[in-house]
Amino acid sequence: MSRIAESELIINNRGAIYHLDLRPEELADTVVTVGDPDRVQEFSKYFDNIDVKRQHREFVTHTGTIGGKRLTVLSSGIGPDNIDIVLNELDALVNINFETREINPVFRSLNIIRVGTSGALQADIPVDSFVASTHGLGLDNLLNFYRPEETDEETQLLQSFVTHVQMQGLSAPYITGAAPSLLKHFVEGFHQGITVTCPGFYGPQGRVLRLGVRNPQLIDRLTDFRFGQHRITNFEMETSAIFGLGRLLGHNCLALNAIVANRIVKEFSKDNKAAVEQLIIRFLEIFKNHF
Ligand code: R1P
Ligand code: URA
Repeated sequence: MSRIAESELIINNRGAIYHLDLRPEELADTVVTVGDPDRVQEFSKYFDNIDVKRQHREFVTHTGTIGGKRLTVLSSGIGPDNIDIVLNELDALVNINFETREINPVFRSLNIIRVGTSGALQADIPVDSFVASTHGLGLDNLLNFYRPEETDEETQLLQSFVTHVQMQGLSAPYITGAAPSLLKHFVEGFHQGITVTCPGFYGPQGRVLRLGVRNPQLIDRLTDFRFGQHRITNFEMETSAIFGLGRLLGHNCLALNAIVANRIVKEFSKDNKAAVEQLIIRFLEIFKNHF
């Protein structure tokens, strides 16, 4: 097996991976990723104990146990570029030997679940409700740097999307489904649908402040899109990258979002922190009972 060079897999003096500053034993098999570093403690305050606390740049990690089960919560910061770092480093922690720098002979799979905030693209998905993503549809370009793998249904969905949306100047979109083994636990109390991931919050999500956008029809086209029973429910900035890279690497991925903005009825949550808190409580209940 070939040894991965120091420039490609960067391990610091603590024996920890470069950006996340984590050692292999500091990670649980289920990892929650959140955008906001302050959200990590909003999870870990419910842990029975916390055995690891690390922080490097925007990557804050707490690992502990809740209901006898080990869980890691890690902040990714905002955007798909950060997800490239987070997913590759999480995978390296479980599938590469940091001493020999070789890929482990036995593959280890993680559950990786994003718990975030998002904007709804349907009038019937109100602020403060929750969405579990059936698919992550990326307008962000990250997966185009890797060798793609799509199911036949995903390829057809994507072709139908490209024909319907016809947006100028965008890189090729990509799509990946959620892990069915995780998604099945998030039905009651959740809307389900396709989550579109954008490489920005303003223009890429059709928000106009002082600058005009190149595709003024973007939101309408996304809202109207249908493929069989599938529709686009929401917009945010990480899910497609987590689903795409996660599945290429062999991990089980899911995304849960609290809706803080509704772009159709043009409302913002009156208490977005409370909505996120409710989502955290709901996720932890399901984690304790079903993981
Ligand atoms: C934008 O405000 C940020 O909020 C959403 C978006 O995906 C983006 O990261 O998620 P988080 O609340 O998890 O950061
Ligand atoms: N996060 C986003 O990316 N967009 C929204 O509208 C709300 C939260």
